[in-house]
Parts: sequence; structure tokens; C-alpha cells
Amino acid sequence: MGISRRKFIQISAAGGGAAALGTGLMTNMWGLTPDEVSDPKTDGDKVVATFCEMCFWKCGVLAHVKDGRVTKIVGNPEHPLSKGRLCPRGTGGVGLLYDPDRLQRPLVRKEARGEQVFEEVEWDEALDLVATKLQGVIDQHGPEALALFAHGCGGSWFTHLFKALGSANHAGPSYAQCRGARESAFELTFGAPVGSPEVTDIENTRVLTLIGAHLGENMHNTQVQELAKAIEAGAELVVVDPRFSTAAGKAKYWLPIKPGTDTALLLAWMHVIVKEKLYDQDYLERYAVGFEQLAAHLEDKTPEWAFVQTTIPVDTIVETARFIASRRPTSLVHPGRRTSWYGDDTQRARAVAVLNALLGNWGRAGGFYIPTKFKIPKADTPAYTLTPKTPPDMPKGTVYPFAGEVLADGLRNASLPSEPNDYPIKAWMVYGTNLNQALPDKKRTLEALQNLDFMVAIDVLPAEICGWADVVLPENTYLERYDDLQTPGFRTPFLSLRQPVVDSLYESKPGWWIAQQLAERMGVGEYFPFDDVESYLAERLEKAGVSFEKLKKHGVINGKPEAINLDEGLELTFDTPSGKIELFSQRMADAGLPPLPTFTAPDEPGPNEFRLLFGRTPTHTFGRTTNNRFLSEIYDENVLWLNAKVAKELGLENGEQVVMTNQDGVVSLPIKLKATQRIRHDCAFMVHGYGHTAPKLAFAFERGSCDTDMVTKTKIDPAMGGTGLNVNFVRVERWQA
Ligand SMILES: Nc1nc2c(c(=O)[nH]1)N[C@H]1C(S)=C(S)[C@@H](COP(=O)(O)OP(=O)(O)OC[C@H]3O[C@@H](n4cnc5c(=O)[nH]c(N)nc54)[C@H](O)[C@@H]3O)O[C@H]1N2
Ligand SMILES: Nc1nc2c(c(=O)[nH]1)N[C@H]1C(S)=C(S)[C@@H](COP(=O)(O)OP(=O)(O)OC[C@H]3O[C@@H](n4cnc5c(=O)[nH]c(N)nc54)[C@H](O)[C@@H]3O)O[C@H]1N2
Ligand code: SF4
Ligand SMILES: [Mo]
Repeated sequence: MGISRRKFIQISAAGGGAAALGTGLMTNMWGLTPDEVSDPKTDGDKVVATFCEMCFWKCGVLAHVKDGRVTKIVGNPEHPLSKGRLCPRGTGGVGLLYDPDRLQRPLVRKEARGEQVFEEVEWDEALDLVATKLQGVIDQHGPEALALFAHGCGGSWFTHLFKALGSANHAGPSYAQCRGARESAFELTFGAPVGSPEVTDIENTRVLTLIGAHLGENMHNTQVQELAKAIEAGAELVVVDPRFSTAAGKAKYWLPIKPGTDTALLLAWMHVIVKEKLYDQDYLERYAVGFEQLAAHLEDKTPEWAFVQTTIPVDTIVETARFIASRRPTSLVHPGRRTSWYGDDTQRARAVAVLNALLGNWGRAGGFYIPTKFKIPKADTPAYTLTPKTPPDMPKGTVYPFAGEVLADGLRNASLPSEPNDYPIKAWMVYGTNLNQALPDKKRTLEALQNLDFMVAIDVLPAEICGWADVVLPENTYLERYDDLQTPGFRTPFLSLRQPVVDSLYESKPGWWIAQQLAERMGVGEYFPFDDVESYLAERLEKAGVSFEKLKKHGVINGKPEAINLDEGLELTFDTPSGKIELFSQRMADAGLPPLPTFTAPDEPGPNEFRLLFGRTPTHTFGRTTNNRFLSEIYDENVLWLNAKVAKELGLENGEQVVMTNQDGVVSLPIKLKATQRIRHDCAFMVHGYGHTAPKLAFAFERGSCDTDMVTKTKIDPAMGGTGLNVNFVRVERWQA
């Protein structure tokens, strides 16, 4: 029996309301009418170098401007992350700048929270209100009752503000919901995180093993360019994925593993490599500790044992283990990025780290490089004087011994009146993160939102999170503002600048200005001691002896390359307690956790249930671009992948609308079925970021379906508190309108 949409709306907890979100949003001067859209080949009379924020990779771009409008965005050839090329989303930044649904003026809530009825106000009124409300919470409960959720490089202004106010509660979904487990595992093993950009030397590798990391769909520009180069130079791929991904299409081996069993495969690979002595003995003797314990631990992790867990045939396990070892050290097992999968993710990521160590590739060409960084002194701002109190289950605390950052879901949970909290959080500031789609367990997010004393959202679009705010502040898009200087660790040191390409549209304002205005109103103005951001940046650049004018012109300043691996003469050091690579982790043992990578079997789906998996499409970033008309010309709605044979057994046709019901009875928005042989029989797959319920996202509203609706269950990683998201099961049925 199918399930109707009417039923969905009753079940859905999301505030529906068709009420207007500010009247100003109804009319706008930048509708994407054909005569206003430039031919994408139109050169500008002015070209401005800045960097992209369509995702978090920060590629250098050149924006062409004609008659005050951006006509096209291309890659900056001087910028090491883009090398003159962009991914589709980078090119599609114009569609964000001129999105007709953009937030235009500050909004203040008029009716009950979540009803989405707002009134436009002047900036002064909005800022006064935010400052008064946040100060009220501080006065009554202390600064630890404030939480900042932020994602994106403009978030740094608000983190600074929060530190000045004495709150340590800053988190983004990019840790516990994303790469946290990987970072903890690599820290524990090599004494350093993988970081972003990942320190993977893909370009020089000759065997690249991808464990789920779906490069090519996961479109991080530099990595994909390097992958293309490596393949051209003869590199071969081993792709482990329950789904025949784009990368699997280029692979020598595709291993359609049973989801959640990768650690068993990794252990069996290591079993073969150790048994057959295919590892790098010299490297391990010199740089690693714990080999004996590892070898003993691997004794019974045979390919036969792993076959039962993974469904990968014994011969294939042995053959791929030998193949991976055959090209060491130019053999790289990619650490992945979103590792928030099954709740035992630090163990899996440790297995990946230890396998890489056996291949002797850390600090070697074709493996992992040791990043270098451009050093820029900080501006003269006062030291933070308040020592923030921190709840134990959030930052580097006692509950999750290896949590390197605050957990975003931890801050949310500490805001729930229904759960006992030593540190109840009373007010949120949400910058550039749509928590309704980014955090698992939406019901809890909504409960927290409904019970806050105050919530302010700073965004560029009327996303779901804005509908729950008391005040909504419209930020400039990245093409209209300055942000702080960027100096990420990379192969070569570089410094890049974000600067405005065109004037601010509407009444939107840059983040630095919003943070400064709030700081002044809340008595911490001395932390933003500059008239405008240009003088702040000029001060930092002057201290570093870098010309601001030159940086403005080029968008990037490249430093002198330094040695980044052994092959270039670098000496390797490891910031671990032993000073070596820790195959056996005494720190894990001391924390009562398995010191050698350990496999835990995943729960099994029930009859007619499929494990719900999700990922990316090259043309979109999460839910933040799904309202972008330009990018949606290419991909405008997600689909649900289901094995073709299984679909047939269920009587479902390719292309028809279906709905999912998860293990907790939650029903999804309808979604088109993609019946395909490219996925195993026991799982379903969809692209994240669709199924928006914010009515003012006029294009994306109810387009496709939202994976987060189905993620009502998580498994928590005991090492670092990450939320395993791939632990939900769905049934799939025909949708009846
Ligand atoms: N179910 C599920 N959950 C997930 C994931 C998943 O695949 N499935 N992925 C996880 C991962 S890997 C990550 S990293 C996180 C990502 O989580 P988020 O970073 O929260 O991603 P988005 O949901 O796209 O929300 C971004 C918000 O920022 C706004 N925005 C865009 N540009 C700007 C800007 O310049 N300034 C301001 N102020 N706002 C801006 C957008 O309008 C949008 O509201 O989600 C995690 N959560
Ligand atoms: N175009 C685009 N690119 C992006 C992003 C984006 O939004 N859009 N987001 C960026 C960000 S912040 C992140 S974190 C990354 C996320 O990109 P990844 O780190 O690559 O993402 P995941 O969501 O972990 O992986 C999804 C893949 O893992 C497979 N998979 C699922 N379960 C299992 C399993 O149990 N075992 C194995 N072996 N495979 C499995 C899925 O079939 C899918 O192919 O992408 C980045 N790049
Ligand atoms: S990878 Fe694409 S979206 Fe991300 S910063 Fe680079 S060009 Fe922009
Ligand atoms: Mo992520």
C-alpha cells in the first residue's frame, strides 16, 4: 500500500505555514529573467580575484564584472587549489549572488517561533535586539548558556566574538557529523590530523584505494584534478563501495562491500600483508611502535573470516591486498572525509591509518605529505580574559576522550529541556549552517529550537533554520564581502584573500561588520579595534611584510615551496607520546578503548528494509545550493537508488515516485526511484540536501526528498562522540498522491 502526501504532512513535525517570511522577499530586482542572465562567455570590464565559498575547499576564483554585475566566475590560474579550474559549483556562484530568494533585510519574528511570520526592520533595531537578548542570557545564566553554531570561513568573526564573551560553545556539523572520527584516528596514529585540504598526495600515487570516499561525486576540486592526473599517469584504483560510484567506473577493482563491514576488510588486507611480509619493514622499524601486537591481533583476521562479514570473496581480498602492497609507498588508502558512518568510525579510520603505515606512505611521495603553511601574525586584539566553563560531554572533555572539537549535536542536546543538563544552553547564534538538515534526529533539533530563550540566524538564504529564528540577519554572499585571510596547510604555502567583487545587494552586510556591531553593543568592542575590515587586514599583512595591493590584484600570494616528504629530504617527526607512529595505541588502551583496530558487526536490516546511505552529486553542496537555479539546470532533484532486481520484486518501476518509511515510522517526502544494478541489494542511496521544507526557498521547496528526515537514529563513537548516520533502515513503497 502506498502512502499519501497528506499523511506525510500530518506526520511531519516541521513548521509548515505558508505565511510570508518578510514582504521584501516577495519582490526583488534581481529575478533571474533571461535578459538579466549574462551569456556565460561574457568577459568583464573588471576582473576581481577572490576565493570561492560554494563549498569549504576555498578555491581561488576570478570574477568577471560588467556594468556592476558578475557575468562569470572562472578559476584563478595562480591559485594552487584551483589552478585555473573550478568545479561546477564554483562556476555557479553567480546563481547564489542573484538568487531571487535571498535574504534582503533584517527580520524580526512576529508570531510564535517557527510560525515563520517576520517583519522587516532596520539594522540598528535588529542588532540592538540581538545584543540585548544575548546579554540578558549572559546576565542570568553566564556566557556558557550561549552556543554558536558556525560553518564556513566567515564564522571566524563570530567565534572571536564568543571567545570575547566567554563562551567556549562553538561547534559546526563539520566535526561530529563529518570528519571528526578520521581526524582523531590519524592524530592517535600519526600525531597529526588529515586536515582540509586533505594532505593526500593523490597526484603521485600509483594505487589509490577509496573506502567509500566517492571522489568525482564528492567534488573537491584539487583532489579531483589530482585524481585525473594520476589516472592519466597510469594510476589504478581499488574502490570499496556498496554502490558502483563514478570512481568505481574508473577502477581496476570494485568491491561492493556489505555496508558497515570495511574494518573487517581492512584487517584482512593487513593480515595478508603481514603474513606475506609485504609491508615496509625498514620504515616501520624506524618510525613505528606496536608492530608485534598488531601482528598478533591480525592472526585470526583471515580473508575467510572477512568474507563472512563483508561478502567479498576470499580470492579478491587476497588479490587486492597484494595489489595494494605492490606499489607501496606510492599506494594510498584514502582516509575519506565524512567518516560519521556506523559509530565505530574511529576504529575504522584507525584501520585505514595503520594500513597506510604498513605501506610506509606517511611523509612519502604518493602517500601523505607533511603540509606547509604561510605564517601571518595575528592583529593586535586583547587577549581573551574570561575562562569559559565547558560542559563535560562537549569539547575535549571526559565523556569522549578523543573529541578534538565541540560536538554540534552535543550543544543541541544541552539545549533540550527534556534531558538533564548540567549546563543548560539558552540561546543560539547560528551562522551559515542549516541545522535542520545538517544534524541528525530532527525532532530533537526542533524541540531544542522551540525551547530556547533566544535564537539569531545569520544566513544568505531563507533556509529552514531561519524560520525558527527570533531574528534573521542577512549576510552578504562571499562575492560581496571581505573575510579573514586564509592560510591553510598545503603542498606549498599560500595566502589567499576574499574581497568584494560587487557592491552589497539589498541591505545585506558582511559578517565582520555584524560581529563588530554586536561586540560594541555588548561591551567587548575592544576585540574589534578597527574602523573597517580593510584596516584590520592591512595591519596583519603589514606585520607579515606582504603587500595588500599585490594580494588584492592576484587574490593569492604563493610562498616558497618547502620539503613536504622524505623523498624531498624532510625529516619525519610524530607528535605522539612515543614520538613514533602508533600502530598500537596506548592512549586508546588507557581510555579503555580497543588499542588495535577492532571490527564491530553492524545491525542487520529487517525484512524488506534497506540501509539508507547518502552522498554527493558534483553540482551541489549539501542543501545550500539546491535553490541555485544555475546549478539546478544540471541536477534539480535527488533520486533514490535501489537495486533493480529488488525494485522489480517490490513491484516498483524505475522513475516512479516512491516514499520511504524508516524504522521509527517516519515517512519521507516523495522521491523518484532509480532502479539500477549499480547498488547492492541491501541498501538504498540518495544525494543529501534535498527535500527542503522552507517555503521561501521557492525553487528547492519540496523538491526531492531529505535524507535527514530518515536519520532519526545514530550510533555514537565512544572515542570522539561522532554521530554514525548510516544506521537507519527504510522500507520503500509506491507514493500515492
Ligand atoms: N543526513 C545528513 N546529514 C549530514 C550530512 C549528510 O550527508 N547527510 N553531511 C554532513 C556533513 S559532511 C557536513 S560537512 C554538514 C554540512 O552542514 P552545513 O554546513 O550546515 O550545510 P548546509 O545544510 O548546506 O547549510 C549551510 C547554510 O549556510 C548558508 N550559507 C551559505 N553561504 C553562506 C554565507 O556566505 N554566509 C552565511 N551566513 N550563510 C551562508 C546556507 O544558506 C545554508 O543555510 O552536514 C552534515 N550532516
Ligand atoms: N559536490 C560535492 N562535493 C562535496 C560535498 C558536497 O556537498 N558536494 N561535500 C564535501 C564534504 S564536507 C564532505 S564531508 C565530503 C563527503 O564525501 P565522502 O567523504 O566521500 O562521503 P561519504 O558520505 O562518507 O561517502 C559516500 C559514499 O560512501 C559509500 N558508502 C556508504 N556506506 C558505505 C560503507 O559502509 N562502506 C563503504 N566502503 N562505502 C560506503 C556511498 O555509497 C557513497 O558512494 O564531500 C565533500 N565534497
Ligand atoms: S571545490 Fe568547487 S565549490 Fe568548492 S571551493 Fe572549489 S570551486 Fe568552489
Ligand atoms: Mo563534511
